[in-house]
Amino acid sequence: MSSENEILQKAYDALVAIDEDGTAEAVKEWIDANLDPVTLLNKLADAMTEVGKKFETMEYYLPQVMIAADIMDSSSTALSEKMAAAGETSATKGTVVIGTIEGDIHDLGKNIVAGMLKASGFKVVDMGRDVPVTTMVQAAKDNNADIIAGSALMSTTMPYLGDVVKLLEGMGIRENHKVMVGGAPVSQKYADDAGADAYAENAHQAVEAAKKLISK
Ligand code: HCB
Repeated sequence: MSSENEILQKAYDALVAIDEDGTAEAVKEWIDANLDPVTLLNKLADAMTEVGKKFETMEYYLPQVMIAADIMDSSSTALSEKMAAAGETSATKGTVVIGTIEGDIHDLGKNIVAGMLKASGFKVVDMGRDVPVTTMVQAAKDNNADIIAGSALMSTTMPYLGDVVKLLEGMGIRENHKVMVGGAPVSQKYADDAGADAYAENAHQAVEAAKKLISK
C-alpha cells in the first residue's frame, strides 16, 4: 500500500502529465484509505497551476489544458462527495451564494470552494459560471444569503466582483450580505479597493473567511 505522500505525489504527477487513469487511480486510493479530501484537493489545485504554467510557456496547448480541467473536475467531484458525506451531520453555519462572475467560464476553483464550504456545514447555492452581477445579487436576496462568494480568473472579469458590491450598495442592501472574492488575479488589495468583506487565496482560506464573516 502506498503512503499518504506517495499517493499525493502520484496524483500530482498524473494530473500534470494529463494522465486521466493515473489521476483517477490515485484519487480512488486516497478515498479508499479514508484520508482527508482537502489535502488531496489542494495538491491537485497545485498540479492545475503547474498545467497553467506549461500552457503559458507553450509546452501545452489549449486542448491539453481542457483535458486537465476535465480530470480536475471529476477528481474534485469525487472528493467533494466524500467531504459532503462526512459533513452531513453538522448544523448549517449559514448560506453562501457562490458563482464565477460574468464573462468568465473558469469554474474549477469555484467548485472546490463550493465543495469545501458544503463540507464545512454551509448551505451553498451554486450559481455556476458566467453569472451576471444582477443574478448573483438577486440570488443572494432570494436565498437570504449571509455571504456572496464571487470568483474571477481573468483580469478582464475581476472588476465585475467589485460591481457586486456596488449593486448591493445601489439597492440599499449592502448590510444584508457579506461579499467574499477570490480567483487567481484577485488580491487582498483588490478586495479592499472594491469594498469586499473578505479575500481568500484558496479554498481553505475561503472556509475560514466565511466562518469569520458569519460570526461578525
Ligand atoms: Co483559462 N485562462 N482561459 N482556461 N486558464 C487562465 C486563467 C489564464 C491566466 C492563462 C494565461 O493566459 N496565462 C488566462 C487569463 C489571463 C488574464 O486575464 N489574466 C486564461 C484565458 C485568457 C482563457 C481564455 C480566454 C482562453 C481563450 O479562449 N483564448 C478562455 C476563457 C474564456 C472565458 O472565460 N470567457 C479560457 C479557457 C480555459 C479552459 C476552458 C481551457 C480551462 C477552464 C476550465 C474550467 O474552469 N472548467 C482554463 C484553465 C484551466 C486555465 C488555467 C490553466 C488554470 C485555472 C485553474 O483552474 N486553476 C489558468 C492559468 C493559471 O491560473 N495559471 C488559465 C486551478 C484552480 C483550482 O485554481 O485559482 O481557480 P483557482 O481557484 C483557487 C483560488 O483562486 C480560490 O480557491 C480555489 C481553490 O484553492 N478561489 C476562491 C477561487 N475562486 C474563489 C472564490 C472565492 O470567493 C474565494 C476563493
